[in-house]
Amino acid sequence: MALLMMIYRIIFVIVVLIGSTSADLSWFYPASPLTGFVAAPGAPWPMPESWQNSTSQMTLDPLTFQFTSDLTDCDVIDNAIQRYMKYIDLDPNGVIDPGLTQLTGLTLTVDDTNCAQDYYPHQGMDESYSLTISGSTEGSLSAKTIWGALRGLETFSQLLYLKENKMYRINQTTIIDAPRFPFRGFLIDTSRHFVTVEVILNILDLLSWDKFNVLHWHISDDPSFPYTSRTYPDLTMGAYTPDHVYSRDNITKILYEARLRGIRLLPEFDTPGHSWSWGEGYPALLTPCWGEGLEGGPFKPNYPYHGPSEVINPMEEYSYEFMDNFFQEIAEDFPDGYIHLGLDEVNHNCWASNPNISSWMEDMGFTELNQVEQYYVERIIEIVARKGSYYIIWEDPINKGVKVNESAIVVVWMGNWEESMSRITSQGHYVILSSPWYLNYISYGEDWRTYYAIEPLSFTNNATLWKLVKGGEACMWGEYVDSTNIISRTWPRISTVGERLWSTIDVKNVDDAQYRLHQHRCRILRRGMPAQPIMNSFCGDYEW
Ligand code: CP6
Repeated sequence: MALLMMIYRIIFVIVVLIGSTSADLSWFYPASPLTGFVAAPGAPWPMPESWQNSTSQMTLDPLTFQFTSDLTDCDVIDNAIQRYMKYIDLDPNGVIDPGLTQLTGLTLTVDDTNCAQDYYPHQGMDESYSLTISGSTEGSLSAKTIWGALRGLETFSQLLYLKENKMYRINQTTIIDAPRFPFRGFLIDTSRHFVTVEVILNILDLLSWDKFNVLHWHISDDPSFPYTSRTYPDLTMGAYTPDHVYSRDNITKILYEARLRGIRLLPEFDTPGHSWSWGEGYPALLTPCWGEGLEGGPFKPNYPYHGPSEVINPMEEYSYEFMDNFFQEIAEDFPDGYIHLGLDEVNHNCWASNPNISSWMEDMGFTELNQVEQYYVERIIEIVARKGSYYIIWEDPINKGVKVNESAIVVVWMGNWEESMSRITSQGHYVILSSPWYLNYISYGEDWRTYYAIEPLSFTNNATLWKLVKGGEACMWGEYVDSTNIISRTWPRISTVGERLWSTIDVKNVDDAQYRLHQHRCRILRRGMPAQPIMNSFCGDYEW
């Protein structure tokens, strides 16, 4: 009997071994919830709105393959074609499969033929596209705008894979796709640590691979002010050193490269709190703190790197003139149309400690510090709105009962996010969800599953409130990250947020996601970026 069992086992092992070296590894892959087909190699991330896959395969030669576009003189498309020519070259030793029809090119058709008209990516841009690999030698990609064409090119590049002997394959496919949410962002914090321009440019590439469309640049905060202003050049005195600064050329370059990838650059200059570093060059901006006013008698900084004066002085006209000039420059230099004004975590202690603020409050008829905050918020919003800019803010003022215009977009970042989303949308405000996607929190294990499981609309059943949800953003606050680790700490954990914000609500099968996310992570490695693994695994020469 034991001998018989042994023989069965040996036969079983042989069968499995033969199976694993033969062409079809599909027994290994979990079924896709969408199509009934297995999530085979060449499955995209994030999942498209509709993906008609087929087991009919074609092959491709990356060296002779051609992207053709009906747009001439369009730098966004020309540059994208160059990037995607590189990405489809999966392996220097890749070869065509002689037994299959060769896909020789992809034709791009863009409805908005005037590329310069839609010059910068913007809120509400159309990112839809459709992609057909029908079995004929030419595939087709069509989109209303160049931004949709970019998303389609990314999807196309993900459909390619290598089979054994490094033979190129692409399955016949029809994809019709559009994002679920218009705002899909990522926050970087270059105040706690400087992040090099090179790494920021790499981050733009990585974001485009996940179809993110906003880089929320939290440029300044208490610890350092790395931004070079035209109007107030001494602000860089708040930089860690003169080398830890973004020059004017750096900023132009980052804007340009973001635009080429259909990524909006949303600058945040956080006031009136988190503004210690502004005071290095312009000390008159900050409210002097009276030592004894703070808890525990003599002045004690609240955090190790905070100076004594961390809040903009609300009672001096100088502060508002400064902000007027400063945000004039920002509105001119950042073409997005939206500016993030911060307005979070205003520390009232300093205002409370200062007798000049107290007597000013009396003059103004204010009895509470929230009224001081309300006053500052109203003035800063008025300044920015007068320039025709729209603004995005953290949720803090709303939570304190401070009123802002209805057009404000409010970013929810506090722990009880469902309560915040519900309350803030009930007040008629647009919202962006960030708190469940604070990637700066790290822990042992597969935390990507938690991020993936978040459903931004779960806070209500009221479809009117759903319409106010513009999207979400993942945040990588900078206290413990700099250029050395920001990419591997962020990717591929952030990709789960990318799929949640792009794909339809029913894309939530975690087994399917695990398979595709592993593949996606390997694709990121192949494209040269250090994304961390999601589980015990390897990235092979083929079957990524
Ligand atoms: N800096 C600023 C921060 C944070 C916020 N604003 C923050 C708060 C809590 C966590 C992470 C970051 N570091 N300016 C809140 C929006 Cl967990």
